[in-house]
Amino acid sequence: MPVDLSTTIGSLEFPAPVMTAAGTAGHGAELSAYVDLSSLGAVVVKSLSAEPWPGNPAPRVHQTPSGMLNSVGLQGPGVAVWVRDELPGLVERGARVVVSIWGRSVEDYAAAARSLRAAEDRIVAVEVNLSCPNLDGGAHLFAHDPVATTDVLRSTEMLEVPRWAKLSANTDRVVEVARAAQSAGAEAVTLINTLIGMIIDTESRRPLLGGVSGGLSGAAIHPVAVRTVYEVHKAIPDLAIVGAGGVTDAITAIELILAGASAVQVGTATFADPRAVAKILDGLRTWCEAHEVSQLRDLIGGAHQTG
Ligand code: RRO
Repeated sequence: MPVDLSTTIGSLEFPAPVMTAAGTAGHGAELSAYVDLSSLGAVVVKSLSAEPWPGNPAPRVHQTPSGMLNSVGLQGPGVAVWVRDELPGLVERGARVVVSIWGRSVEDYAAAARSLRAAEDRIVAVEVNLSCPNLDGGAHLFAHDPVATTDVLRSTEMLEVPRWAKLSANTDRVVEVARAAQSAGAEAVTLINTLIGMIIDTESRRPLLGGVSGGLSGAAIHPVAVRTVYEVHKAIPDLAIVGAGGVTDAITAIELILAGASAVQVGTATFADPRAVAKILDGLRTWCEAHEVSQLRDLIGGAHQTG
């Protein structure tokens, strides 16, 4: 019997539990040269705002021990141009498309959500990014506050597709914020975004990244992701979680699933190997076969079982 890798996230069924992470697979079908996009659970598109946005000054990325630091600063073409130029290529390749949206204000999120309504027949969900560390030095980290999280999610209520909330582990209030997101209509939370970090160029004696600080991702943050998913699942077991943070192989994916994630996203690993997301999906199948797991969903939250 083939392993059943399907999973459920809120009201949606996905044939596979592995997705791209927002910001790591571009805005369109770039990865299709390496990966059959229709085989993935979903392709999560880099965060879009209603209007085009140029992003932060260079340099924007830097490798760190076991990870990387980015200060991209939300560069994007805006929702309307994306719907016209990028969405068709994704749909053509059979991708289930999840769109990440961002804003500087509650009204900005509402504007992005309104613009997306024209594409709701071609997307499966919207990931509301409340946790970008790279905008005005982290001044718009809505996910550090349950009231701001509630206000942003309420402003996107006109969307008919399910909404997920992408949250931050840069706060000790993540459980409280996840509860607020759920009460404000999020069907799932994506845990975690990058951790705020910084690197100083010792020759120039100045911050290295154009945006000064940046978001740390990759293997270095995996234990933080596991801990955060575990804590939120323990406190709110009926809230679906999409796990992200240092997923580099089947084992790191299984860890997040055992902690309570119903699916995982692969991000930084894609920069090292554009086929990583497909390899991790294959690796999950092999792991389940080797461990006589016939349905991957039986593993979700397994680390919480006692006895
Ligand atoms: O674009 C970025 O700089 C960025 C975003 Br939107 C995000 O959510 N997380 C991140 O590390 N970088």
